[in-house]
Amino acid sequence: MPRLVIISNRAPSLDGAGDSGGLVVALKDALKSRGGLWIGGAPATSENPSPTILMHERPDFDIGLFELEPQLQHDYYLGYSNSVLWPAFHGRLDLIDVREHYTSAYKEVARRLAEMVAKVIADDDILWIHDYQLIPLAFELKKLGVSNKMGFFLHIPLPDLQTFKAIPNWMELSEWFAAFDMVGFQTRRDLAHMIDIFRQTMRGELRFNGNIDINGREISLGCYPISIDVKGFAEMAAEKAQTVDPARLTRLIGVDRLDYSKGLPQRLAGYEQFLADYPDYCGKVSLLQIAPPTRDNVEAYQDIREEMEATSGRINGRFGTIDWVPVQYMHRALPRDELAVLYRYSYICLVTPLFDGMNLVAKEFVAAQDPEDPGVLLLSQFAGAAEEMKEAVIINPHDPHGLSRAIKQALDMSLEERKERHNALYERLAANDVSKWSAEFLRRLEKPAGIPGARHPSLKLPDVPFHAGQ
Ligand code: ADQ
Repeated sequence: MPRLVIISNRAPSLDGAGDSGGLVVALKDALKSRGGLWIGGAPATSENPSPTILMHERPDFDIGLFELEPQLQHDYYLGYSNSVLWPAFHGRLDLIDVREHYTSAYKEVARRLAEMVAKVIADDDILWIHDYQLIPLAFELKKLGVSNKMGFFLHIPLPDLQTFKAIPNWMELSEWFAAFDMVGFQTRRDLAHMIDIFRQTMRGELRFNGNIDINGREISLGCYPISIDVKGFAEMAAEKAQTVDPARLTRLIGVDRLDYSKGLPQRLAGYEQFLADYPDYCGKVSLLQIAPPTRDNVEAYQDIREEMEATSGRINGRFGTIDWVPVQYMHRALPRDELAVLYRYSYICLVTPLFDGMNLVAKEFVAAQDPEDPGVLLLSQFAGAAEEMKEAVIINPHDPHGLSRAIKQALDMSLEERKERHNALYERLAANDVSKWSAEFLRRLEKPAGIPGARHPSLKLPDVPFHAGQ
């Protein structure tokens, strides 16, 4: 079996600390079972970065770190990746900050990384590249003559063609995507957008096997909804719950990185509307919002932080009493077992993004529940997770009145209905956990055939005119 090489913006920690969440868990099994290397950015920048990948051999899988100088790291990561691609891919064109040196830095990092990667891989290694920070990597590797099989997974949404074309170098972006052998998405929505983009910008032709043909080269596309270690998370929540006094207020919980895509002001607006609509609940419910900071140096993130502090203060001023605080707001990260038990002891989880690739918080909340007395998930129709988690109470985050009614509906929900919804959600999650996600992606990468999740009607697009260059 060929070796697996994962490449992402950040590598896991060398000592394994903090590896309990997200991608590391997802990919550890795959890396261990076939022998693997994970290449990612070093935790710190360096004024004199090493020209080669710094290799660290470890018992489970090896880690290779690449270094960048601070200015380049800033322009590539906070600049093009998080001030152009992140807002544009989340439909926030009002927040994009286009600067030519950001674009050059993004390309320079891909070019340099390609040179370093080419030196450490073997001919038959399979490369799995992750996320929007590294879209040009296959293109750059191919320029160097590297012919290994290369797959890409986009963790965030891919916007529709019109939004995509607002990014000044959209044609280059299309070409970069097209350099992979396989591209995977979270949802059928994103997959349909990719097909439309390839058809309209590169004359892509959809094949019967679901692959897309661009200039005689077939690229396989698929939909692979990411998940969590469902059983592990459920066990952790149940175990930790033994040691904690629930102190049971009728609690609502929100857990998100502090990001404008997560619909946090909309969530507070819906909760405020609920307190105004149903004053009997004042003093009986409270919202615990946990939102650790990220990308603090980007202006849009400073703005959202100020807005959240001001809005939660206003709600507390308007409704709070001497012995009741309506919104508890924590601006920091928590250990995963503490998070798990907070989910378990909450009656409602509010997941309200305006646009989200998947949203793992929704899955963690379901996994953490006590099946005999489960809480209710309120889930935005715009989260990728809403494609599979139909038994959640699906909400529109832009509608505070609808959100207020949904909170009331969840608080009034009978135990029987809560159990029914939870059971259906849990069973589906348990059957599609994160190991299955990585196994299916890799199976397809090694043997492209068919198109998972391709029942979406937008795949049957009519012929479209060629718009490249317009
Ligand atoms: P994120 O935008 O980071 O991920 P999400 O999928 O919700 O969003 O994952 C957040 C993770 O951070 C969860 O595991 C959550 O538990 C953790 N977290 C959040 N707040 C925390 C806190 N205060 N303390 C500790 N942990 C906290 C991107 C995409 C998503 C996609 C994922 C995975 O934006 O759409 O689901 O990648 O592909």
